[in-house]
Amino acid sequence: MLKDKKILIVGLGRSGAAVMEAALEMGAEVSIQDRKKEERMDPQLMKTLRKNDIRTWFGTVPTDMSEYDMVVLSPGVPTDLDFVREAKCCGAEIVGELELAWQMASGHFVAITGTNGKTTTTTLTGEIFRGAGRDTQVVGNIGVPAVQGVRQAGEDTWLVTEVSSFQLETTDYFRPEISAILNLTPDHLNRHKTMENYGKAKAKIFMRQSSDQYCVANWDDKACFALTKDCPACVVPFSRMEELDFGAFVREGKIVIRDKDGEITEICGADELLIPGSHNLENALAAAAIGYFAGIDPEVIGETLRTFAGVKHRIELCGFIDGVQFVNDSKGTNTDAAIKAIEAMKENILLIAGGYDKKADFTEMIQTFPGRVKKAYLLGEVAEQIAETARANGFDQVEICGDMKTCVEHAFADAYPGDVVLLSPACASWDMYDNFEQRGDHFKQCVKELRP
Ligand code: UMA
Repeated sequence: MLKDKKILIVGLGRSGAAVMEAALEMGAEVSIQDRKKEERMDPQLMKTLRKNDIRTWFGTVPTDMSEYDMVVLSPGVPTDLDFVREAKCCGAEIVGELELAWQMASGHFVAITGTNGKTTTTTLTGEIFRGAGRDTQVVGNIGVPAVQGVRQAGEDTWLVTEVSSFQLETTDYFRPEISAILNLTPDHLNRHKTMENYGKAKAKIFMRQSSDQYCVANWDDKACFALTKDCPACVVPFSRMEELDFGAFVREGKIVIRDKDGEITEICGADELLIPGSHNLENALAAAAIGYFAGIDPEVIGETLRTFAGVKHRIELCGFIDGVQFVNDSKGTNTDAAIKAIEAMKENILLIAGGYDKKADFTEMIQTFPGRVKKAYLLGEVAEQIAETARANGFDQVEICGDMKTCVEHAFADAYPGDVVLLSPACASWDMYDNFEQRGDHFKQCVKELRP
């Protein structure tokens, strides 16, 4: 499908590199643009570029946009860049990496989005599919580009895909067999500008589905469920608060699913889940509904839910020192995720927060502090903003530490046995780290260095 096409890939990160490999394999003529200068690019990738004689624009933009048939945008690249607009005016097809993966794929897509819980729910869903013996690949925003996954997928492969609003924004025909929207709270507003645009991007997950396909959606999150008003697929609600006529919910302490005929199937006890917090119960309900409507044996779903221990960097328990527990929630990249992590802890919390400025408002997060957070240790671009918001809300136990090592050391020095030191930044990591994984690993390294 890409043979002999002239393609410009914008952004040479994980997605861009995967698209480049796929496009070269399919016989396309590939060019690359990245805002970074050449000296900041990965040397290994640079070797591939030279070997394949690829034209590059590093730290600059192409001079003539009329020569491209297709422009492939990496997820982190905004759609309103001048040279991308120009390519569109010249007739080039503008696609995102997820859309390209969909066009290349021969397997079945399950796609999971939402402001929070995507990674946990996608991982758990992947485990359910694997447990059922299905050929499964877990891909997407979780870290493995979807394009990379589809290249290894056959007709029977299930591509369980975490999808972000960035990835959905640049889709046109993407049509998963089962979609899921877990929740909707403000995030990425520096890119989408308004909640309406953000919701519209999320709703693209089901826009192309048909009535014999399923869209699993959170009944308890009204803004999220309202998105499915014009959903062409069969909407499967899930709720941790109400019993439903149809969908997944909790009844007498058990996760159950009620089908269209009103028949109830028990999956497992809500208290049997190993992953903590009410948000994780929601993630489990969504994964159970996805598995059930994909035709997976409820016993397999139940067994997976009972044994699933969670995901790295998402409320990851990192051990104890002198009775103080350390928890890495580096994937808590917005205020809603941080609130969920704070609410999931039973102990007194010494919170490490702050990072890249996404123009978020921290008021709601700070309002969860009384009775839970003893003190906040702040770092990154928004440290001062969080401190000011905290003081304005009557919480003055804040300290601007500047870097992770100081945050960890000061939090530990102030902690008593039985307390928890929680990294849940409420911000992306991009001001100080390449990604949240690197930030979480640094936190764990700083904790390790505390040990005598
Ligand atoms: N770049 C430009 N111009 C821009 C922006 C970026 O040239 O305007 C370049 C950067 O210099 C860099 C490259 O693009 O060289 C990075 O591309 P990218 O930001 O799209 O990142 P990738 O490495 O391709 O990773 C992407 C996702 N990143 C983002 O959406 C920001 C990863 O999600 C995903 O795991 C990966 O594809 C594989 O699918 C990460 C993420 O932070 C986890 N996602 C956001 C989130 O979860 O909140 C949405």
